[in-house]
Amino acid sequence: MTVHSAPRATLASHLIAEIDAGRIGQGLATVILAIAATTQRIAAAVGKGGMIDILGSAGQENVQGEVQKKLDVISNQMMIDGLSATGHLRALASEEMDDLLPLPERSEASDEQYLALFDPLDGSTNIDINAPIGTIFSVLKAPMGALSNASFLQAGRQQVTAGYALYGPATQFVLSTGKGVQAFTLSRENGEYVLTAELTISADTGEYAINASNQRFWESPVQRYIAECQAGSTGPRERDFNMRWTGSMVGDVHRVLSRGGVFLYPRDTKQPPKAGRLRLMYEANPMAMLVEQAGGMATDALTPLLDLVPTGLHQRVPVVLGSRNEVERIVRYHAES
Ligand code: P6P
Repeated sequence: MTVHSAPRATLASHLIAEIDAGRIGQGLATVILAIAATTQRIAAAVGKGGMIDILGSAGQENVQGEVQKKLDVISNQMMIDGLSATGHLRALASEEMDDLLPLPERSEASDEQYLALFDPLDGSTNIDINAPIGTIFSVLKAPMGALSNASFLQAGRQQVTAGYALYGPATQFVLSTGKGVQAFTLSRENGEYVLTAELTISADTGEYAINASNQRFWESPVQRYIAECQAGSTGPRERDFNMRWTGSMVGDVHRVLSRGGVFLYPRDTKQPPKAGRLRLMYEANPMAMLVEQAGGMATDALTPLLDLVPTGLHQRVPVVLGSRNEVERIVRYHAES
């Protein structure tokens, strides 16, 4: 007798179940599937590495003043191409574009109209060394009427979905539509994202992630927290800690979602006008939605990230996120100082 094990859920079947449960509409499902399909195309391009002329610098800077890699520019265009015809997106915003990109209005536009924001290739300094990189996305409801950059300046709690693709040993697509966090793994045989995990973050952890070369620029609460972690079992924490830093927020946050941990890119005095390095709208907010949905905590060390009222499309914020008990400790140290 042949026992047919139930077929594994896919991103498509998961979204159909979300529609049937009344948690999302067809329009949002269409947008998510378009994002997912585009990440598969980006994965294919990234996977070619140096075999085609897509590594190295594009010889231009983005609005952040950062030198763009060729793959930054290519993946940004792939996201634009992949998201322009869903019929449910009014405009796009990207780390790689100074301003919003309005999309052609459709006469029969449905009532489900959204705005999409993305960092098309996060961690792009990792491209040339074949280290983890990813695509981060966030979707907000689109207001009626004329659009401007200000239309995007909605608090993170307004996100209707958020997630990322991680281009690592496996290509993974991690998503939340407001009911937990689901992780899908790309089956290269049939080109489908297969549901492989529901991700939750343990409240405690023995692993932290921070760029330790910035130590002299940190504020005192972060100095204190990291020094205690480094003191390990001989210090006030009376336990040893491990440290990881991948140079890609997607890589570090995926590790935190997968096995717990705390990730910090804190405010520092390295480049004073900047409040931090990471961007609120298309890095911190989508990751904060995932982390909270997985039972963790995400703050700027004072306020939950999802409660911040944005002031600019490319504004930067300090980020402390991950295992709840560690983030609460860091917040407490800031309050005490
Ligand atoms: P540093 C990548 O450029 C990024 O925006 C995040 O993905 C990553 O966490 C951070 O910057 C790395 O910063 O200072 O270690 O290069």
